[in-house]
Amino acid sequence: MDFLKPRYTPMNRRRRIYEGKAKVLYEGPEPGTLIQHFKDDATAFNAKKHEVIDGKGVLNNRISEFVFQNLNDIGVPTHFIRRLNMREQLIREVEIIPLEVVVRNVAAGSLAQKLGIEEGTQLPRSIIEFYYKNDALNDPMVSEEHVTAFGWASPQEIDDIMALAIRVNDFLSGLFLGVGIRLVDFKMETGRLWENDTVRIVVADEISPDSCRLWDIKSNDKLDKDRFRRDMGGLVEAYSEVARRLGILPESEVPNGRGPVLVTSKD
Ligand code: AIR
Ligand code: ASP
Repeated sequence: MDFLKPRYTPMNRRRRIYEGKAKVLYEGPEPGTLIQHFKDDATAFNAKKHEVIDGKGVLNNRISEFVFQNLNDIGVPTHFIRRLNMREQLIREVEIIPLEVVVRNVAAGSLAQKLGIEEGTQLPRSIIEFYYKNDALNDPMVSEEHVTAFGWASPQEIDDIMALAIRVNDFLSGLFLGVGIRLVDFKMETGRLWENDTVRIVVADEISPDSCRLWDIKSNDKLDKDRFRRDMGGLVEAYSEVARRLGILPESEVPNGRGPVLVTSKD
């Protein structure tokens, strides 16, 4: 009765490895792989604010796929292998370094607040910050001293992480500038990937409008999760706009887009 057996493991029987606020990780089809599933949940302020926003997971899966595939293509190592379906991607299993690496080009969010700098002020140069990934402690900002003293990463690994962060920032800034979007800041995560006897640091997690601040160059409209954090509404429309500009979503799929256009022959 082999023909009755499913050729894949149905989702409810796959082993769940980890559930986060916006994603779930399942065991992958081969050793060393995982499946990263994007949920529609949006949280902010350490999950004190929570909502389910239909369509967010699908958009983040596509946008993050696009970014990670491009990073792989230009030689920036990531955990990404390929997208599997609307909500899932196949990734390499890595040991996540418990740091949120934030790169800022323009003052906004917690930096603007903490240092009393007006949001939108161009920073003298890009700034990299580390936050210790720990919900119970509210992800406190930490220095390189803390990172090495507590053994979260070695000095060499910090150098590698900073080099990756700069390359990702350069790539993303250019990518978004090309479609009329200013990359204000973003958060990335990294992990250790073992290959035979060697270990290297790769970009992990996701890069999407959930983890970046993206402002329209002309209007300064926010096209990112601040729409949710600040109760502005229109989150799915904003993420769709990002996807459309990157060429991921065809024009016809844009909500509130133009109606059908009459095609007339030129000759
Ligand atoms: N970020 C930080 N923790 C979770 C996320 N998504 C991202 C924000 C913003 C950047 O890191 O989305 O793009 C800086 O956030 P903040 O709040 O420190 O200004
Ligand atoms: N997603 C995180 C939280 O739930 C942080 C954020 O993006 O604001 O707190």
